[in-house]
Amino acid sequence: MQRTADSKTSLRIAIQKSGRLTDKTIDLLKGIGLRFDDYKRNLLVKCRNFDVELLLIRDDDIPEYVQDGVCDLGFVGANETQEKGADVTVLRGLDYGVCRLSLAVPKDGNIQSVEDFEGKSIATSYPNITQNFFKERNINADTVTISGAVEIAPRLEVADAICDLVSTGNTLKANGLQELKSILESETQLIRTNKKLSPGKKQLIDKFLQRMDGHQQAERSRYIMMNAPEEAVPRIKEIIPSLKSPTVMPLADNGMVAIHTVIPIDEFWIVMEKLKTEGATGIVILPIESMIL
Ligand code: PRT
Ligand code: ZN
Repeated sequence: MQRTADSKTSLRIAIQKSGRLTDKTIDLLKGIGLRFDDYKRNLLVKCRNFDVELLLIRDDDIPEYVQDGVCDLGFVGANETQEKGADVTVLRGLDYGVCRLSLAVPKDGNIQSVEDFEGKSIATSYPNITQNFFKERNINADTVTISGAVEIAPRLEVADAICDLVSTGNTLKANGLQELKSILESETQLIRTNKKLSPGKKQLIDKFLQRMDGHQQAERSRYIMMNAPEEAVPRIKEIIPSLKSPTVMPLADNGMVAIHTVIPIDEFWIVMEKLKTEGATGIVILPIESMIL
């Protein structure tokens, strides 16, 4: 086991204790090789093999904890950071917890456009973002702050409309509401405090980011191996959008070579079809653990 530094030099990272972001964030941290135990029962968990400790808290509290320097980094939805107006730096956008903050109205009601909100009331857990949206458009609309079950507010006549997070849209539908306008696109972000950090912590953040980027890049890539006629190599090189030039090795069969390279997962099927037309055979695709570019 590696020696860990004292808490003054450990990076403290805030993550959601229990909710939609928790499992994906924990998976990401494990994916970059961090090992820690019992994160479900403790609020502060020390990592066994990296100078990191995790603070497990409600997602609403993460932006301010990072802003105030209680934590150096945090994984949290852009919706929370914007609502709190937190003074932090966004280091990375991550492709989970993706949703939008949308204005929604009762179906067949009298609000059909943003302008129709004049003089109306909106139930929301995001009063700051909602108010700013209408202020910028010189529309007078009241917000009623509600912390949960916002979608029921129009039926209870607590408000005329709502502004809430939407992912599939099923909750809106189930409550007789229709989405009128998305006012914020959100995803999970890695945020960093703007408080002054020691050189040691800066180095740890760089190391952490390097691991994260390698992991993300690896998740988006696949290692590909195939056999192909040697004379097709120049054309295959053009088909494969590899990071660097592919490895080409001669095979015992005369005129045949083995080619190894990395391809972006998005281009996988297109590349595959083209390779087959060039005579590639025995194509093997493997997942990649991490990549350092
Ligand atoms: O206890 P704690 O305060 O930590 O958790 P929480 O209950 O406030 O948050 P949680 O775990 O529900 O969500 C955490 C984060 O996930 C949010 O801040 C967003 O960044 C992100 N996220 C992504 C979502 C959704 N998608 C989402 N669909 N958060 C909430 N919802 C809710 C929405 O409020 C509505 O009630 O899901 C419902 C709508 O979903 P659809 O699929 O029916 O449209
Ligand atoms: Zn919350």
